Order: sequence, then C-alpha cells, then structure tokens
Amino acid sequence: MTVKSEILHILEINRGNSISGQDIAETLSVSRTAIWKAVKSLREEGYVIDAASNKGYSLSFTSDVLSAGGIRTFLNSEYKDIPITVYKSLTSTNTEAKKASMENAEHGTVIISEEQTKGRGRFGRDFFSPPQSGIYMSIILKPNLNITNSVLITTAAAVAVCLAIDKFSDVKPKIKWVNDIYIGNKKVCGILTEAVTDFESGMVDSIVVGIGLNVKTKEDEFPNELCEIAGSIFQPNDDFNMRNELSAEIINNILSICNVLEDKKFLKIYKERSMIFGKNILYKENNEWIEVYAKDIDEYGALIIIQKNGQQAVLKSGEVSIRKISPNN
Ligand code: BT5
Repeated sequence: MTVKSEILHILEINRGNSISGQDIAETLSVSRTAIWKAVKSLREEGYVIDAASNKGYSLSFTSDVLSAGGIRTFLNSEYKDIPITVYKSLTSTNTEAKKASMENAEHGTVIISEEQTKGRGRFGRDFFSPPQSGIYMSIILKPNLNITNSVLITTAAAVAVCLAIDKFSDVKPKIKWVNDIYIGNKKVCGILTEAVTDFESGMVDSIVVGIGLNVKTKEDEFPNELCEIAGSIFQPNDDFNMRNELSAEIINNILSICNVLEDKKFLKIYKERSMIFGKNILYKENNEWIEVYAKDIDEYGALIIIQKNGQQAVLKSGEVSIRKISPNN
C-alpha cells in the first residue's frame, strides 16, 4: 500500500471524524509533510477532506470518489488483495476486463470506471453510463465451470447486487430474469456476462461479469428514451455518498457466492426476488413478442415457461418483458 492509500483507508474508516496529522504520521511512520502531500494529492483527485487546526483531517460525508483504496477498505479480509483498477473513463469495463483476462488477469480482478463512453448491454445494445452517479464494474472470474453453469453466474450476480443494495437501503430490489434489477417499475441495474474462450483449446477460460448500476443518477439526467424505463437506487434527497462501500459489498457477495456456486443455494434468493414468476409475461421469439406464463427457473438458471398451448419449455437465454403484460396479471 502507498502512503496515499493508507491515509485514505484511515480516513474512510473514520469518515466524518477528524484524525490529527501527527497521529496519522506516527501510525504510518512517515513525516507530517508526507501526510500533507498525500492529502493534497487526494484532494486533487476529488476527495473532500476537511482540515481543522488542532483537530486534523476528516473525510467529508459528501465525498464520493470511486477508488481502489476506497473500495479495498470495505472488502472482506480474504479478498483484500484482489487487483482493482479504477478508471475515470473507459469505453466499456467489460471490454477492458476481457483484454485483461486474455493477458492472464487473476480470478477476482476488478475493473471499474466513473463513466463509460460505450457501455454495452446484451445483443449489442447500449448501456447509459454517465459519470459520478453510477457504478460500472467488471469482475473477472475463473471458476471451474462448464459453459452451462456459466449462465448461473448472471443469476448469482443479480442476487449479489440485490443483497448489497439491501445493506444500504430498504427499497427491496427485484430481479427480472435473467439480468435486470428493478426498483418498482424502473430498471436500476443491468448485468452483462461474457465468456472469454481460450483461442487454442476453444474452452471457456474465464468469465467477465459486468454490472451497471444507477446509484444516484438524477431522473432528468437520463436520455429521453430511458426516462420511462430507468431509475436509480437513491434519490437526490438521500445524499448517498458511499459508492466505494457499495462496490465492495457487491464484490464481496459475488466472490463469496462464486466460491460455492455449485451448491446453488443462492437460487432460493433469486426466486424470492423474482418479479416474473407466477405471472404472464412476454417473451421475444424471432422478433415477435409471445405471451407465456413464467413458472420458475431451473437449477441452471434457465427460465421455465408454460406456453399458450399448455406445453412447458425451458429458455436458456433471451428477452422477456413485463411492460406489456395482459391486465389479468
Ligand atoms: C443490460 O443489457 O442491461 C446489461 C448492462 C450491463 C452494463 C455493464 S456496465 C459495466 C459493464 N461494461 C459494459 O460495457 N457493460 C457492463 P440489456 O438487458 O440488453 O439492457 C439494455 C437496455 O437497458 C437498453 O437497450 C436500454 O433500454 C436500457 N438501459 C440502457 N442504459 C440503462 C441504464 N443506465 N439504466 C437502466 N436501463 C438502461
């Protein structure tokens, strides 16, 4: 750890409380000038650090800058050393993570960006990723999985995100199979899971799970086409400034669930959180929306539906909609 990230760690865990420069200097065995320089540099990065004479430095409750040090502070001890890189801007964290994965990045590597200029959804769609208000994060996983089970990673990630949100808010997010998280009728999070295959063996080498979360994006910030669709976990009045802690909680949850993915216990939570089971929904097949009954998911995360003719079918991937559901739901 650098002096700067150690100071950040001390300030983060004491957020709102002043710690004297002298105390920090003694704890880290560095000069007070080194402390002063590091604080100056952190301020230049955007951290709001108050300084009061005779009291010392304190990280303001209004400070909300994503950083590797800030996230690491809140990781479970077994994940404290995972590689984390935070960018100010990237085209897409999934693209960057896939690149890193091909260069042998280790299991648990995290790539985060304050904004994405070409955030991606499924089927080549865009994911709107403005700065300072969301979390756009990709985690590289190298679990021992065959490709069938890799679908489970998306469901596991959805559960991980819901549980992380629960820790900070009582909004009770719901999951729309397979990769969307909703609060009320607004989508607040999308997940894009991509497999990276080994060029020579053709086997899945790693899985990149990309999570895009509208944490406090203001309603009027969304482009017109998303106004009716997209929402945020927190509203401006909530004054939420803990994106590092929320990111860490998501990482903790995903890595923990992935360690025991095969026991599939998280599927129980997935089912409880589902907003479609037991309802008529629309499923897109060959560019046409078809009404079906959403029954359940199977042990691989595939959707079990009942078709109009009464026959059961299992959908491994695809698109479902709850927006145009028939009124008798
Ligand atoms: C998703 O796709 O929702 C997956 C989104 C994954 C984004 C993350 S961010 C980190 C990582 N890096 C990336 O480049 N991607 C991942 P899909 O189910 O196809 O939904 C896409 C649709 O969601 C769009 O067509 C819009 O209708 C809507 N949408 C776009 N931006 C949104 C936003 N910020 N919030 C809510 N809905 C959005």
